[in-house]
Amino acid sequence: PSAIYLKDYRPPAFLIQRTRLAFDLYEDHALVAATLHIRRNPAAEPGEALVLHGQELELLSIALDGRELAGQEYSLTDDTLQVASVPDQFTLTTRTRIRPQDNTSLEGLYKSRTMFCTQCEAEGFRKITYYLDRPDVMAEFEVSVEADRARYPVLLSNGNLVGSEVLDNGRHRADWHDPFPKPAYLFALVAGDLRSVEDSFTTCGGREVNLRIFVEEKDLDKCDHAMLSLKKSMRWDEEVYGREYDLDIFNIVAVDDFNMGAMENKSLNIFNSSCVLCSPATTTDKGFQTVEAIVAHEYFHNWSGNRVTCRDWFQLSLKEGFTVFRDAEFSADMGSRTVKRVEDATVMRTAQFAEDAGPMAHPIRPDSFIEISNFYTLTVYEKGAEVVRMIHTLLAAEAFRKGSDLYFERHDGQAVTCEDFVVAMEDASGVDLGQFRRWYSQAGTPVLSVNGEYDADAERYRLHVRQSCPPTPGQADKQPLLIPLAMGLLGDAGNLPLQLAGQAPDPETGDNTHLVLRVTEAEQTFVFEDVREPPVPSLLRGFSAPVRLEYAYSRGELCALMSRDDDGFVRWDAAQQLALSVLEEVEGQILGGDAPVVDPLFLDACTVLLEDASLDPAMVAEMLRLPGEGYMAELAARRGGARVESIHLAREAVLKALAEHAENAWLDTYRRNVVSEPYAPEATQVAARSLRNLSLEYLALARPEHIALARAQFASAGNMTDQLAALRVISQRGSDAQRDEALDSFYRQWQSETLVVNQWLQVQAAVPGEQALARVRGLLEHAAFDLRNPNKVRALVGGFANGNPLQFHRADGGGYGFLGEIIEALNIRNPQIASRLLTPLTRWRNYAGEQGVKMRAELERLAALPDLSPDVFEVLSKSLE
Ligand code: B3K
Ligand code: ZN
Repeated sequence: PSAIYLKDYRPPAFLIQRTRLAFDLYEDHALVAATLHIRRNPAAEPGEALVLHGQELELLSIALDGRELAGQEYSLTDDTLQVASVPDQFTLTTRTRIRPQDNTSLEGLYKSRTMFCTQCEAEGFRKITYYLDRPDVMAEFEVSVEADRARYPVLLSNGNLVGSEVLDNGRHRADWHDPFPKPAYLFALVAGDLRSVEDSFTTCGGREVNLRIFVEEKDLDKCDHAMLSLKKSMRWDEEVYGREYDLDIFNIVAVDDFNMGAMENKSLNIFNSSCVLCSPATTTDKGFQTVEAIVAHEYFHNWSGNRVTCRDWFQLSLKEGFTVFRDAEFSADMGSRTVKRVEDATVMRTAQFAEDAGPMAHPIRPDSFIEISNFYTLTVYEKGAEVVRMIHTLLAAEAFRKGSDLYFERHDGQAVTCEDFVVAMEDASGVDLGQFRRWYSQAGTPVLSVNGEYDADAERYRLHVRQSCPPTPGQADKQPLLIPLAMGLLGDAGNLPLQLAGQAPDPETGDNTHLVLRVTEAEQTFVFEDVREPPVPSLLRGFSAPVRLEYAYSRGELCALMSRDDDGFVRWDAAQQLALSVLEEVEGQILGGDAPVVDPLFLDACTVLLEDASLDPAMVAEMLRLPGEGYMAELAARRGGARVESIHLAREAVLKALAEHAENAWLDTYRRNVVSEPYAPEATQVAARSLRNLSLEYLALARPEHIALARAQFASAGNMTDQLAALRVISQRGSDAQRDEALDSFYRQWQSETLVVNQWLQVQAAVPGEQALARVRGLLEHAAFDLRNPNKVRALVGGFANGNPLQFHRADGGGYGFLGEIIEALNIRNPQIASRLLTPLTRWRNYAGEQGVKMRAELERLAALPDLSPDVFEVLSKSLE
């Protein structure tokens, strides 16, 4: 496999105006008849041959303007169909045979349990028929689907239903027409025995939209939350972005076998059932929030992705970064803005920064790739969203909205680039984003090293800011970026007024204690006048840029920020920094052979938080949740190499110290935060459950007797949030007998609920102790596991590799070998999932000593296998470079 480059982009030689597809679905194959109305692209170089994409297709016939082509008039390779001589405008008709039943890659047309469904993004359509499978080729689609009427009563595709017919051989047909020209990646088809929940939405322009969620009959009771989320999203997009829905139908279908979360196919969104089905009994609060966010995300794509799409896959962040930013703002508006920001910052710092520091690092607009499926990454999505957020910060809300209006108006119906987005933002606002563009082309996480200098006599405070960015593969030298640094200065009695030398206070905010500094140079000093006392700088408020902040705060300063700053994010971050500094200190003690001593300053500060009933319980929970072992390992790697064992021991020691120190406060918090109203996934209840269940975790550590609380909660819980939290505590902290009993009873209770059983698999994957690997291997044989189902693989195998660090990194290398075996088994069967599973091993350079060596050895073993899929090949070769 070889790389393709953004710099090699050429407009398509041909365009397709109309695409007519006729599907005939059978039990062991499907027939696809395609009629394509093609013309030469006037914008391309003349005289090129017609080369269509196609993979794993059996070509039955091909005709040009009605004339059957002879064998020598076209040629086939594994990935293409070439017709040498074609006129400037013509109709191409092909008939192909495909085998959806044997399609285990879950890309193209495949079967999930009893239904047919599709996943075409990015390049799956070429497994359905010969086509110009690239996003800058947009056509109007007419689709007819024919299948057995008893097995597949529901036949769906994009757009409007324009006809249907019952045929006399037990079969039936439905005809669909999508009036909006679209790239092939947005095509969808579903055929199955499905039931639906129905509702309607009236748009701001008075259009009555029929909304339907299609599921298997057993899941009909789990659609309400997704439907409500859909209607909220439709309203929000009208109110916040002025975007109205554009068809009379919007359908969602839930499928069990799906490689990612969901797909925004025009008017026919297809969802992983785990991202759409919800009920209080089977779904956690987190699950409810995920469903709301993903329903919104896919809906928002109707404008940011479908009406305006990407020119090529290097521009993926154009639609994904923008849409993630949109869904994050939606979630912030629906729930707690600060908690949402903290959650997103956590994902960035724990997982995206790791990606940016690893062998697969790439800019949000990559300039090359081997397999595009490998670039649906945290960098393209989450960092991409942070880049859009920075534009929002730099322009402020009103100008940003003008920019987005201009972008949609100017490019409606087009396939465009990230550059087009930035230009629209500049044109609408007058803000120069010249230097800012480097965020699109430069990979790696910038570091801001800040220090402050107070001159009491002059009442002046200087903030020295240095920015740098470590080299990433293929990018040795980095240029300075434009970084919005939101900040304030904390004094003894609260935030101080800010007077930047030579500048008026920020008129935008009407608040003189908050500023967004524009950092543009490698080194820069900001001078504040009239500062009456030595301040503690409050930096990177709201996580205003996706950077690592370095400032040598004392623990006392962190306590001050944590308890008194105006900004919720900074308060949380100060708590994290304080915890990290304590964790590192304790790890040092452990490595030095000393008994761990946890700084009482930290323990007291945490106890004060816990005892302050005026605070938002959700924030208290976030602040008292210690940084994870994975994040600690990433940070340790930057200081020379992570030691999994001492990290684990240090974290356990600090958790235990905090549990014991504040035992009464934890108990009190546990008792105080009972929710007595009927379950609802709304902010107040979610916050109470979150802090209460965190208390349960600490209590179980403080004293083994408190496991009784978890067992009582497990037995009496009326919702999955509380039941699963209790199960986790018992399985992590209880005795072997207590754990086995709870796990068995949970399985008996929920064995008919696939999504709950997946949670059960994941809980077991994280059970500590020597037996973990054997337990996980045993579960591979359990009736509840199926290697063909990505959700189950993620729960059990991903759950082990990412959720059980001590056992995954076992000294004998057994954890790596296990993961390698699964990757090997999936390499050809489902390359996308196989490639994703590699991620933990790609971090081998982070681990000191034998562990790193053994991780690398497993990668080398895999790299030597014959027949690597391009997906797996790309990650392996980049990781071993
Ligand atoms: N656009 C899809 C992702 C497709 C992934 C293809 N490998 C879901 C989303 O981001 O909304
Ligand atoms: Zn998306």
